[in-house]
Amino acid sequence: MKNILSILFLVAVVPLYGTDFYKEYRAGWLKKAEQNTPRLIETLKQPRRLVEIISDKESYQGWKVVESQSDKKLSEISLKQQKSYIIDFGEHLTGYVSFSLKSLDERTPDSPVRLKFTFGEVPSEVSTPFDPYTGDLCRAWLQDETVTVMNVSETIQIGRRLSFRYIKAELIGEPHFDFAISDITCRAVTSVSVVPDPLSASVPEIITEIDRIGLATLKECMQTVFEDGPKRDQRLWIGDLYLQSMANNYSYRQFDLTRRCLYLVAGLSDENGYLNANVFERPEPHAQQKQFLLEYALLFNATLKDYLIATNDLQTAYDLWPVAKKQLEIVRTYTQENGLMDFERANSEWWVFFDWKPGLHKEVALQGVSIFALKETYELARLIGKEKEITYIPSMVKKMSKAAYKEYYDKQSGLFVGKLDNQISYASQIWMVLSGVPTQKEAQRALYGLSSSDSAITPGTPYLYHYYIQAMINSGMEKEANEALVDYWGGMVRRDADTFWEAYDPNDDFISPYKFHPMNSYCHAWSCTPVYFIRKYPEIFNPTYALEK
Ligand code: RAM
Repeated sequence: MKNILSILFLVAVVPLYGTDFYKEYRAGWLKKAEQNTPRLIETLKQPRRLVEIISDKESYQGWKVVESQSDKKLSEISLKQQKSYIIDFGEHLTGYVSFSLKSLDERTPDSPVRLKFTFGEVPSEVSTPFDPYTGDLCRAWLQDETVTVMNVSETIQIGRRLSFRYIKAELIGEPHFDFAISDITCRAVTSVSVVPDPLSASVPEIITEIDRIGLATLKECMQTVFEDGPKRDQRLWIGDLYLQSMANNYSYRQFDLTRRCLYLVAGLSDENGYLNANVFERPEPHAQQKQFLLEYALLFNATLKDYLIATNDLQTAYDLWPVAKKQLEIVRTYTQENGLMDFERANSEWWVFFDWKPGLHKEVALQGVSIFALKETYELARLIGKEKEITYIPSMVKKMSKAAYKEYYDKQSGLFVGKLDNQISYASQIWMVLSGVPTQKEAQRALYGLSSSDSAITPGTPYLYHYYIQAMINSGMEKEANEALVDYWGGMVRRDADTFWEAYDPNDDFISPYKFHPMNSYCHAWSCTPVYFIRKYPEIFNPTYALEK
């Protein structure tokens, strides 16, 4: 009787609690994440100049920055006379802003002062009215702050960390006495503590410029995790981490940060063993619960593999191998008898992303990234002597590749198209090429085919564009890869980017995944990867590389 009761108890109670797939490891991983937290380096930055931002059709998003007419110093400008002005710090900064006020007349300050500050990474953010708000992400991300100063003499620090180049200051509660803003300062923060090697002087100017802006983008995103964007979302996303860690491997080489991020993501995975797509650090490290983004979970494995190759840190790879192995089950769960991923089922149970492009059909790309992840994980296993634990992979790769070729490749057009929708997209061709399904000749034909198709769905973000460049490089299209990089990221340079953006479409300056372009992040992790390409493939991006060798 006692036995029956205890069995009943187990059946009734245990499932309620569930089991944690990584129970014995989790605490240790989080501890290692904590031990690898980098120190933030602080630098005090002062404004460079006062500017005016004027409406101009030819400029990016319709706003042009011009030098202010006024030759006064900031601390001499009466806010009673000029109720609003724009300060330019001359570069993109991430940090904490403080300021003081200075009385400009004889009268004793006899009331508080109320000011509004608006911070912008790009000119449109300080020029476009935020309200009535039409975006679909929380309005509070937008960086406008109203500050009431009770005592004119005190130094005020704005509480939240900000990300900006421009600050618009406006007087909104007018006192009787006259005053000016003085000592506006930014305590800029980043965990980057080294300067990477300069590129050779023979590298074309535009490529050097793209590399410089890419490095600035990466530096600003390198805080105590690799953030996706220092303005928004200020957190660690696996897909962004993959690209940032690649760029870091070829530039700053600050591997403690990558190590921290890998352990953090692992330590904050779901109890079912799958990774959550993003994690927050504060107030305590925690994940965005049940945020399952399919290809990001798989890309963790590729990140770990690349990290191992860059560092030879076998310990981390051994520690986190159980996580990589577990993510493979995602692919196993959805692969059907015929070797194709069950797109509809996967898409209903996970967030399948690939790009912020409305209407993108993701069936083929899903097959591609799945094969890619199997291969990357097998390589990781080989490097740490664990391939015996996943002996099924090589035949699975073969079967899935064969199925993809048979079902998705249209020999007539030379393009890959889905079975559920015959849309032609960059995403489909890119991920098929990266998975190694087509031969090199077929890959080239598919990629060329894209540029000659009017209806192909183009990338909406540098995230997908990164994979486009990689696909061309893998297919031996070096010249085209160079041209595409210069064209796309050079397009942002021509539009005066200080750091590279979250969303960029050369044909649409107002593209926004959030229905409001000032909500976009204009210093975004996944946009920094020219640094990786330029530095990893000097033979492609430096025409005189062979001569210099
Ligand atoms: C955006 C984030 C991040 C990305 C996700 C999918 O909201 O900024 O960069 O990884 O989307």
